[in-house]
Amino acid sequence: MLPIVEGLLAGDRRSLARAISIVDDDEPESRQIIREIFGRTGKARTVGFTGPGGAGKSSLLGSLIPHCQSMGYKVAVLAVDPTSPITGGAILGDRVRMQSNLDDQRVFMRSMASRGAVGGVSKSLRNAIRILDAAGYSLILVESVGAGQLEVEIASVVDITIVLFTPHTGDNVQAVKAGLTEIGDMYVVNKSDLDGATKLYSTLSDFIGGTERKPAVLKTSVKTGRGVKELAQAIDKTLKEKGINYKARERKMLEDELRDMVLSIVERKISGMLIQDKRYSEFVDKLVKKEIDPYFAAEALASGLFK
Ligand SMILES: Nc1nc2c(ncn2[C@@H]2O[C@H](COP(=O)(O)OP(=O)(O)O)[C@@H](O)[C@H]2O)c(=O)[nH]1
Ligand SMILES: [Mg+2]
Repeated sequence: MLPIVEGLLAGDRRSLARAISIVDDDEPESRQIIREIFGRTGKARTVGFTGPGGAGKSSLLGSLIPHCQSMGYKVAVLAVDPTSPITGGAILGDRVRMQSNLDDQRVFMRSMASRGAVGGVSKSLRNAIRILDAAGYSLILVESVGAGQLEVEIASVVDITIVLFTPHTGDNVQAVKAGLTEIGDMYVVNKSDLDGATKLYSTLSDFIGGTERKPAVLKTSVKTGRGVKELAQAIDKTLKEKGINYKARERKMLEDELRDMVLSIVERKISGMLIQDKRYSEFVDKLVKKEIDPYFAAEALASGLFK
C-alpha cells in the first residue's frame, strides 16, 4: 500500500490533503491511490452548494457544519474553483469566513482547482470524494464557485444540490429562470435579514413550487442564525429519505464515469492515429484546393482508421 494511502486511512490530514491534490492535478499516482481505496468507498453522502458569488455559500457552510456535526456526521468541505489559477485569495477568504466558528480539527477543508479540460471537474471531484469517503468522512459538502455548465457537472456527482440566492445578487429572477431550477433539490434564500428577502422567497416559491419536482424552498440568515438549523435538518432528512436509492444512484454514476473514461481513452488513441496517418494532410491539401468536400474527407479518413 502506498504510504500516502496508509496515512490517509490512519487519519493523517497531510496525507489526505496531498492525495486530493494528486487526483486534482491528475498526477500518475492517482490511479494507484484510487485503486487502493476504491473498495472502501460508497458510504459518504455528498451535498453540493451552488449559487452566485457573494450569496453566502461559504458563510452558510461555516454555520451549518456544527449542526451537521451534532447530528453525528463527520464533515469535510471541498471548494471547487476552476477559475483560480493557483488556489488563492478567494478561497483563503472563504476559509476564514467558514472557520470563524469552527473547530479546526473536526472538519477537513480543501479547495480544488480542477485545471483539467471539460469533464475535468467531475473527474477530480469524484476522486476527491472517494478519498474523503475512504478516510471516514460521512458528509462531504461541495461549494462551487462558478456558473452554468460547471454547476450541472457538479450536480451530477453529488447526492443533492442546494441552490442559494440572496436579495442582493443582481437580477435574481433571471438567475432563477436561467437553468438553475433544473438542478436544485433544495433552494435557499440566504441573507433573510436583508430587505427584499421575503419578496425573493415568494417569487422563488411560486416559480419552483410550480415545477414538477417541488423542491423545498427555505430561508436562512447567517448573520442572525435563523433557519440554519432547519436547513441542516432538511438536508439530513433528504439524505435519509427512502426516496433516494443510493445503490441505483451509485450504479448510474459509475456507468457515466466509465463511459467518460472509455471515451477519453479512445479519443486520445484516435487523435494519435490521425496525426500519424499521412492521408490526413493529403486530405487537407485536397480540401484547400476544393477537390473534395469536408464530409467526404471525414468519412473516408474515419473509415480508414477503423480498418
Ligand atoms: N447580511 C448578511 N450577510 C451575509 C449573510 N451570509 C453571508 N453574508 C455576507 O456576504 C458576503 C459573501 O459571503 P460568502 O460566504 O463569501 O459568499 P460566497 O461567495 O457565496 O461564498 C460576506 O461578506 C458575508 O459576511 C447573511 O445571512 N446576512
Ligand atoms: Mg465562497
